[in-house]
Amino acid sequence: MEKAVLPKLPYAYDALEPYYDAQTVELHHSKHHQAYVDGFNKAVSKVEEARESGDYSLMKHWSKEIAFHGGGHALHCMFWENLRPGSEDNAPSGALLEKIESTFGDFATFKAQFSAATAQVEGSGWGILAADADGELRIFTCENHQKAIIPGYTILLVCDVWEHAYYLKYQNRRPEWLENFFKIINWDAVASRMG
Ligand code: MN3
Repeated sequence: MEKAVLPKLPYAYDALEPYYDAQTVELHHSKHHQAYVDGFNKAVSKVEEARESGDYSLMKHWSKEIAFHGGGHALHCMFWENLRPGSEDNAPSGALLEKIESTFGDFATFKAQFSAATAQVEGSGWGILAADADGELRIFTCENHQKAIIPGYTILLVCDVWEHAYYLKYQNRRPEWLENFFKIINWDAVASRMG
């Protein structure tokens, strides 16, 4: 079975400064994301062992581990793709901007709702912008990496609000992390997921 691997970042660890500091990006990618890759591969191999031995007594545990670490790996892959070197006036354009405006009224209202939803995630989780099967945009949140995900939605944009994602630079100031997250969103990557 092919193992999951940690993707290389499409930019240097310090490329997102000053909005996202190099130390956090390096730890987040090389330690935290790596741990989800390792956890997923371990769970997959444990399930393979169970199939071979016929001992399924720990299947509940390893199935949950696959969802947690597999979700963590997938969300972090999207998160890194969602980012680029920042600018103060960073914003979407073209068809994506028109879709945001037709759904939320204007970009500022979208940003306010996305930021509020994500700031209010209890404990560890993610803010998510997604499109349903008809292409309608929805903002929702995910607890940990796998709870409250909506089946059938195409995820366009994710924001990590686990403390490991921002605590070194922003401590308990999650809204400040969100404010600066908006300056480093790669809107071209978001638009390309819209299809
Ligand atoms: Mn993370």
